[in-house]
Amino acid sequence: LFSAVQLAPRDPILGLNEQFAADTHPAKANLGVGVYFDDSGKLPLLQCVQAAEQALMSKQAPRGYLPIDGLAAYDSAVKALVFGAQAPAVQDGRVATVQTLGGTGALKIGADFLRQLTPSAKVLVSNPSWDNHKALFSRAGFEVAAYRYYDAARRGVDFEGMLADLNAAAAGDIVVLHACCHNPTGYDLSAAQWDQVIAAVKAKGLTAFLDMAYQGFGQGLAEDGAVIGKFAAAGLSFFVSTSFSKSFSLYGERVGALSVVCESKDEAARVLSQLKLTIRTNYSNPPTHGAAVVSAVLNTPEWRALWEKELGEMRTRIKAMRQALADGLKAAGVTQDMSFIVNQVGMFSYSGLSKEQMQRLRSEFGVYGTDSGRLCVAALNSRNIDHVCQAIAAVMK
Ligand code: PLP
Ligand code: TYF
Repeated sequence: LFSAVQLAPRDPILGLNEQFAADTHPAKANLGVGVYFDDSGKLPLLQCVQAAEQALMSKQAPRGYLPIDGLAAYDSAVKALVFGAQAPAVQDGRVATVQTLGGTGALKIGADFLRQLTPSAKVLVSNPSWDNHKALFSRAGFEVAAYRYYDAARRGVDFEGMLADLNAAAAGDIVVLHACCHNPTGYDLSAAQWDQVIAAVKAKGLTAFLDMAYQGFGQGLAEDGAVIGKFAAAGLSFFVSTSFSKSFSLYGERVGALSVVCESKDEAARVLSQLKLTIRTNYSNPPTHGAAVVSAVLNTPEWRALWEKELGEMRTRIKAMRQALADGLKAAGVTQDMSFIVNQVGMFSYSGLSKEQMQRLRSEFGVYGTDSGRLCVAALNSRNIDHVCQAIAAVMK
């Protein structure tokens, strides 16, 4: 049966973790995978999460099945966070939201639903993008192509190219957009550029799928979420995937959500029924714990305030590490202008280093980033920053 089965390639990012674990370099630093570590190099367990978990434990809640679309209090809290509780689409009951297995689960449920709905549509992802975007939509049965995004020479977004590619797309094509903190480049669109993207999506009749995996890591919760409000205000029907993996440091609990903005309440009810069918035939219903924690935090003013404070601290620390990296590289003798590191947003920096330089960083210095030159600045800290700067300076000589 399995004699012809081929060995699938490793995930290029998660595969680095295994290599890092086996590395014996005394000053090794894992800047590969997109995970936030605190200044002591540890994965944080947020205080707001601890508070909610303690309260949940003291209640000793039984673990029945959740509804197929998840915890109702969670879904409504997600709607309020992503769109604003007072947003017309939410008030009118035009948003269908389901709890999913992380942001990846949201993308997959959305992809499976879209594949039933518009099987011949093409899916466009940014070049470059999170590798799983292409893989996931391909596995769902779609043809996946790219729209221009990163301009290496300009160290920024090739916006003219992006817009031209969107304008060349066919009606009904699906365009996957990073709502904020673009992975892997760290370059986001300006508000004015988003307006132009929205106009193109509208004029061409494209279906936007906004992937929001880092809300709160860019400029702030509301600031990062503003783009969603723009799409809603334009009167578009669109998809939003939400992940709380990073913003709650709950990676392994798999907490996410898919929201679909529809034209009417009746349409949203029908869409919701299809999302539930997709979920039912995949894993029946989602797990309880992570959503119970996130829902408790979002719905309890005291814990919500604590979360916003802790999220703000993560965001601020990442920004400080960007500055420390730019300054440290200069101090280590790098003469090229590295100020772009400070201007990028989110967890990542596209460093511009070549595959060969990234491989040298790994083999000679135990500093792990992806072959594409992406470094996770959220994994830098006051203890590893000097070694990382010395290492990068050495391979840049
Ligand atoms: N989308 C993007 C752009 C990501 O970087 C990630 C990272 O993990 C995800 C989605 C998936 O999120 P999750 O880990 O919640 O599945
Ligand atoms: O880009 C990253 O590093 C994160 C984590 O298959 C990740 O988004 C990486 C690869 C993957 C799943 C999550």
